[in-house]
Amino acid sequence: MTSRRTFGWAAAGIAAAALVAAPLPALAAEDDVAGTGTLTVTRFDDRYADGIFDPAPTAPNGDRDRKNESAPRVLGSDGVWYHTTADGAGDFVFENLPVGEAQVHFVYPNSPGGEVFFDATGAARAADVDQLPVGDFLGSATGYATVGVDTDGEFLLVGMTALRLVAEVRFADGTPAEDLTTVELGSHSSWFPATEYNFASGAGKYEAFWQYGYVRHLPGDLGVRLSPPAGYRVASVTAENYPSDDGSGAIAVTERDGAWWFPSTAANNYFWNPTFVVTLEQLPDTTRPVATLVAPTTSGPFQTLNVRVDATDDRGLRRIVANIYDKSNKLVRSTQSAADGATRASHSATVALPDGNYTVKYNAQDLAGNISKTFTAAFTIDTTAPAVTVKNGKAFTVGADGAYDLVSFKLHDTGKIDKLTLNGVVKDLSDNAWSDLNFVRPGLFGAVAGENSLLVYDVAGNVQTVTFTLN
Ligand SMILES: [Ca+2]
Ligand SMILES: [Ca+2]
Ligand SMILES: [Ca+2]
Ligand SMILES: [Ca+2]
Repeated sequence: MTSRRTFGWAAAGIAAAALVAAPLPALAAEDDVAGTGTLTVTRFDDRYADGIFDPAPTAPNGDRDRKNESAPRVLGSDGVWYHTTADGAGDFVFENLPVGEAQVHFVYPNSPGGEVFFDATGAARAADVDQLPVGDFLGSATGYATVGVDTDGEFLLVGMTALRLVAEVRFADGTPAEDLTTVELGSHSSWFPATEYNFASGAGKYEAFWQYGYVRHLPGDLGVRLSPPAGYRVASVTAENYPSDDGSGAIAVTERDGAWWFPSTAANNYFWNPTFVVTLEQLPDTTRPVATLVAPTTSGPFQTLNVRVDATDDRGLRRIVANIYDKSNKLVRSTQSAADGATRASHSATVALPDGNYTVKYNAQDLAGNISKTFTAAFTIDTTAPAVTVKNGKAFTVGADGAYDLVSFKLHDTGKIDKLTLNGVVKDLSDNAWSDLNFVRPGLFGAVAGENSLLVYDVAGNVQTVTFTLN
């Protein structure tokens, strides 16, 4: 016995190296009582969060996996609760359990929601573990594993983790993206819908909840995915253990299958709450503005051009342009107004031009450089007053040099005669280039004996004034 004990101490002396190579008991103990079996339970804190028990690797905060010596409780197939304490190796050996299905219960340190337990027996990687369902031991919440006990002996390895996961979603300008309903956090082949925190500084921060509080994620790849709001796309996804300016808290993220991932081993430790930072940006603006000519509404003629173009854009306008071309299509005047990103804007200009025929071409440009359809409208400028001449011939005119017994006038305007007034009495004329005012004598058309004032208007509003005397 002495030599065996010495050997045992020697083995303990190289325990660290031995545990790395073979952290699990090589064989489950066999029982010597007929009809019973031995169950060996190892439970561990998965501090290096990879789902398997291996005290060698170090988590970012320096933690390593370690066995947990809080005793599990076994509900035997005979309905009896069994209890034992950790042995020298930190394992729990339940001897003489009745053969049949047993439940092994692990009391939550902080009730369910604070941690999750998982069965890591035989697991080579995180994807192989299975979360334990929630049970009850004398009123305390537990995670429990079901084990078939037989005479050969059984081994159970159970890990504990408390990983949380948060997604912080923001727009490119840093403002939080609130009220999103499509954020999901993923772990262990499951997606959990995440909801926005409802406390003051929680805007744009999303986490998944289950009936016991925060979802605690099993180790393995941790993911985030979401459908960006209409008009937006994901610009970048990063992750961090904690915000830092020097990048010390940063976690590398990879994109795969429409989601973004990092391994749980990058979490600071197994009780940590790493954060995805999702930045959204607007989709490029590919929608052209729309420009509308508000004035002029006719082709004139006008004394001056009063042009007004209104425009709209889905995102924001840069400017509205109205350019004026002469009849040989030469640009004679360019007018425009800056819109400063407004989605609705108006451009107005008053343009003095020589008499003639013109076109105005107008459009609008948005901030992305998209240009609306360009439209063309023709118009005429007339700044010349009508020509008024006295008709000759006794039938029309008797008298001369501004003094008459009877007088008739020939009226002409290339921009068309509109109307006249004689001493303030209006006579509308059909709009033609040539017109007449015949047989004026006192008592007709407002004419009076003595001085008379005749005003002749063209359509553009130019006026010619003629003063004469009737005898
Ligand atoms: Ca581990
Ligand atoms: Ca646009
Ligand atoms: Ca005229
Ligand atoms: Ca008229």
